[in-house]
Amino acid sequence: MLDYQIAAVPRRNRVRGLAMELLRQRFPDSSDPRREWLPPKPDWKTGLPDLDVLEDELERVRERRGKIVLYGHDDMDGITGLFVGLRVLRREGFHVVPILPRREFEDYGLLPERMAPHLSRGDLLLTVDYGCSAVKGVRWAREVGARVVITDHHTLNPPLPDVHGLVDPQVYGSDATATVLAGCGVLYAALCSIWPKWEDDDQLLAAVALGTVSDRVPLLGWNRALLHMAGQIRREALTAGLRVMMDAWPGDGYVWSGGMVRHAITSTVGKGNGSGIDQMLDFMFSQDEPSCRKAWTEMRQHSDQRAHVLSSLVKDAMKRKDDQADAYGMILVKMPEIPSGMGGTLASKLSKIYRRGAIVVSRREDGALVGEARSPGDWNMAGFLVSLKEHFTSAGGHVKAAGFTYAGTSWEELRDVLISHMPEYPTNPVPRPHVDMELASQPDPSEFVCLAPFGPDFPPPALKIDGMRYLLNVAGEPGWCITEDSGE
Ligand SMILES: [Mn+2]
Repeated sequence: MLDYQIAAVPRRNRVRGLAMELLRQRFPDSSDPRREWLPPKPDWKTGLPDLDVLEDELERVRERRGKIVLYGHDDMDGITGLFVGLRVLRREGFHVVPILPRREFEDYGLLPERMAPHLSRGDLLLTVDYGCSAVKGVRWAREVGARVVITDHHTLNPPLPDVHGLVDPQVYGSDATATVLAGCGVLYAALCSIWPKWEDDDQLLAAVALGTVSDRVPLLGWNRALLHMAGQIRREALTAGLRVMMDAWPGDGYVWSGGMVRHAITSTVGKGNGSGIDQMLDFMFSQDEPSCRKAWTEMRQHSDQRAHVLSSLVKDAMKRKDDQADAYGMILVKMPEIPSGMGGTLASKLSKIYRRGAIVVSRREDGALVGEARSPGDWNMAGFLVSLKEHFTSAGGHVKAAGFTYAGTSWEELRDVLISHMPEYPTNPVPRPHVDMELASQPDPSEFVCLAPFGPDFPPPALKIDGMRYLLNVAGEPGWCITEDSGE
């Protein structure tokens, strides 16, 4: 068993001097910035609504001898969430059938055609990282006679589906404590509230750490607590698949950044058709170490090829960006073809290069126009797309990452819809790269290393010295580099 409190205390006490000063700067309103930075072990049930409903529905589906149809999301967050759900619920004696959507040819949401072969009267439809806007899918499932509990962390955009339970921390408002959690973290927290013995499970913690860092959620609050717990897992207690991935986890102990982990693990797994995501669920449950190592090597080779494809896509996209959208402060690109799963990565690269919102549109195999949107925070991407939802068959996501499927077929019409609404939609100024403090000379970088890990909303320390901005780099030997990058 992990002893969170005992392990956390010495770590907190190592924070002093300039590192402590930095925490004071970043949490100016807190009487105890160290606690703000690394909170005590969360009381999961205080952050999530409808846990009593979930508990009750689980009890009732057991009594009815029905099954649980667990519907996920086909990214690392969704897959690790499926792993969490399958591991706990099967061990607790339930019959669980996972459904993994395929983004290369499917819309977002709960699709009747995917549920139909599995979902029957008396079953419980449970989701992870998914479903908070699936009005039609939920209506269909209820007509079948199933009970429905959604677990999700995405922003809620009414109309909400008519569910029995909605376990999404966003119900308590967008600033609520648990809204930092990724989808896998929400399901983990929900199931641990019901069965606290699962809280210290090494396999769950490894999976949740992978899903959380992959999903670029803030590395603050409850996520830091989770990552701290995951930092103490015993490798020998993991499945072979999880161990291969935890062995690939970069850095030393807690000294890593989200970008390093996504580079070493998330992008190795990849997204879309033919990527590692298709086999990830079996991989995470596998106890066959040699075959996992072999599969991992193949995923790595595959991801190297994808990186080459991506760099030529970026070059092409830079030439194709729409001038009119540009004038409104947004990057809009229509690409003739994008390999499956790469649209989001491309939008994210463009958003980084131009430091503004980017929407990448392409035609899916079935002819539908789909878009992926990323933003450094100046455009609320989910908000913008959802404000146009009458034009989409589906749209949703987060402020910084969202997506849609267009209801029509003409690119010219879609372009008109997007461009004509850009000038009316409120934008924030592009965030300036952060600076924590101004100093007269370079301090020893190791003074700040105790604050790692770094990632979204808790970027590496940045200092201004003689008018230059220095960012702490923890890849390899800690050092300072001159850059305008946020380091997130
Ligand atoms: Mn997610």
